[in-house]
Amino acid sequence: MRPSQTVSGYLIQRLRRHGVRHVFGVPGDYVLTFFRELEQSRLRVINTCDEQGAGFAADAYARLNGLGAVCITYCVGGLKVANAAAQAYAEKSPVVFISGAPGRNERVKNPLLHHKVRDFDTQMQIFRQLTVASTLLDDPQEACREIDRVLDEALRRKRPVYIELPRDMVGVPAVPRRVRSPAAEPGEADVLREALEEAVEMINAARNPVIVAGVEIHRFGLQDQLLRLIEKTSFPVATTLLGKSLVGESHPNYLGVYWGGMGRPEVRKRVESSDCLILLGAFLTDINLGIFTARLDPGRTLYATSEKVSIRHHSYEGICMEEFLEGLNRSGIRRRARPRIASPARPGRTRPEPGKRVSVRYLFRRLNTFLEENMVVIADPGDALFAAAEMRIRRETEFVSPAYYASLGFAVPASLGVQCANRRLRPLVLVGDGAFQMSGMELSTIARYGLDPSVVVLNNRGYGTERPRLDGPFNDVLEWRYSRIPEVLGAGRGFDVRTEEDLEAALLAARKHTRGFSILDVHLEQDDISDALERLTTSLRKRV
Ligand SMILES: Cc1ncc(C[n+]2csc(CCOP(=O)(O)OP(=O)(O)O)c2C)c(N)n1
Ligand SMILES: [Mg+2]
Repeated sequence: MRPSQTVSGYLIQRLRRHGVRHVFGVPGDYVLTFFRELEQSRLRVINTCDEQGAGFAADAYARLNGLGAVCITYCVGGLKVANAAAQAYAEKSPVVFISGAPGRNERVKNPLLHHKVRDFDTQMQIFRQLTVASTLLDDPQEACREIDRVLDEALRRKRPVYIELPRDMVGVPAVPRRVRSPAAEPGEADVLREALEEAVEMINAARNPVIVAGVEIHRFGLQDQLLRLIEKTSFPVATTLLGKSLVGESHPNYLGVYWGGMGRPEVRKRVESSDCLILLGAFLTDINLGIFTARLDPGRTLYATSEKVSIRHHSYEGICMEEFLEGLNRSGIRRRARPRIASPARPGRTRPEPGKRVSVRYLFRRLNTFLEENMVVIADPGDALFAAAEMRIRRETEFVSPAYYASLGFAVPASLGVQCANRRLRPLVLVGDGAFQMSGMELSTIARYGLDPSVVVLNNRGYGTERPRLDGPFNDVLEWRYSRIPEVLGAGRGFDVRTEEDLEAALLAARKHTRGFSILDVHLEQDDISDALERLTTSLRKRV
C-alpha cells in the first residue's frame, strides 16, 4: 500500500499541502510508528529536548508560516504541551497538535495502560478546551474527513486543533473523501454596506483619525490591505504590543506601540486624543491596554475584529474583517495631510564607555542600533519584553512574543521554530535568566540542527519583574554560568558581558558567528529595570 493511502499518510499529505515542512515533538511508544512514517515522508522531524519546547517552536513556526505542527505521545507528552496549546489558542496561532494514543483494540475492558490518567479520553477532554476543533481518528471511514475538518478549522479560525491517533490506526487504509473547505464565509452584504456607510461618515467627519492595528491583521494575512488603507488615507497608525511590528516600524505614518500608560507618552496622547479611533483586529487585553491605563472612549471608536464590527456603542454581527477592510479601501474616505511624527529614536549614547557596567537602558539602546533587516526579535515575557517594546523593528512581523498569555520560556524554543520556518532569518533572542532556566536546554536542539540565533540572557539573578511588587527568596534563582553552556553542549559560542565594551565585542562576534548559536550572559544590577517596567510596576502597585 502506498503511504498516502493510509490514515497517517493522508494526514502527512494534508499537512504538506497546507505548507507544513517541519513537525516538532518527542516520540513515545504510542506514537513511534507514526514517527517512522513522518521520518520517511517529506516532512522533517525536529525532536526537541522537551514537549513544551516543541509546542513553543511550533507556535512560533505557525506565526511565520501560517500553520505549525507538533507530535507527541499520550498524556506524558500531551499534557506537557497543553500550556503551549493554551498560548496558541489565546494568541491565535494555528498549531496542529497530534498525539499518539492507545490502540482501539487496547481500550477494550478499560485496562490500566501506562500513561493513562483517569479515562482514555482524559487528554482529549482537556484539549477540547484548548483548541477550536479536535478529533479521535478511530474510524477508518471517517478519518480523512475528520482530518480535513480540523485542519480547515485551524486555518479558518487561526487557532490550534487536536488530532488523536490511536497507534493501531497508523497503517489502516484511508478512505479519502475531501469535503469542500468552508472557505471564509462571506458576510451579509446589507449589513456590510450599512456598517461601511456609517464608518466612512464617522471617519470623514473626524478631525484626527488614528488607526490602532492588532495581531489579527497579521494572523489573517491582511497586512497589505492595512498598508493600502494607510497609503490611501495617510492616517497615523500605532500597533498594540501583541501586534508589534505588523506595520514596518520605519513607515512614515507609524506612531509606535500603543499600550496605555506603559508606552511612550506621545503615542498615548496621539491615540487617546483622536476623535475617531479605528481599532483593527486588536485584542483589548490587559497588557495591550497598559494594565487598564488606556483611556479609549467607545463613543469615538470604530472597532473591527474577525468576529464583529462595532461603531461607537453598537455592533454589526456577521461581517468578516477582510471584507470590511476591503470596503474601507474602496470607499470615499478623505485623504489627510501626512502626519508629522516626532522621531522616537531615543537620544542616548550607544558608543561604549571604557569600564562602564552595562545597564538595561544602554543594552536596549545598543541592541536597537544592532538590528539588521534579516533579524527577528524574539522576546520572552519579563523585562525582556517590556524593554523590547520600544525597539524599532525594521520590517514587518519580525517581532515575536507571547505578549498576552505571557508564558515564560517561550523565546529560546521559538527561535528554533522561526529558523525552521525561514532559514534566512536570524533570531535575536531576549530572555530573562528565570525564563532561560525553564527552556534554555532547547539550545541543544538548536545546536543539533546547526541554527545560529544570538541569545541575550538578561542576568539579574531572578524574577526581576516581580521584585518591585513583592520580593522574597522565592524570586531568586541560582546564577548559572550561561556563557559556558557551549562547553557542555560542545557547540555555540559564549560571551560574558559585564561592561559596555564587553557588550560591543560580544555583539560583533555573535553577528559574525553563523556556524552555531551565540549566548551572551549580560550581568545586570538586580534592581535595574526598563522604563516600561518601572511604569508597569507603579501602575500595578495601585491595583494590587
Ligand atoms: C510559565 C510562567 N511561570 C510564571 C510566570 C510569572 N512570571 C512573570 S514574570 C516572572 C519573572 C521572570 O523572570 P526572568 O525571566 O528572569 O525575567 P525578569 O523578570 O528578571 O526580567 C514570572 C515568574 C509566567 N509568566 N510564566
Ligand atoms: Mg531575571
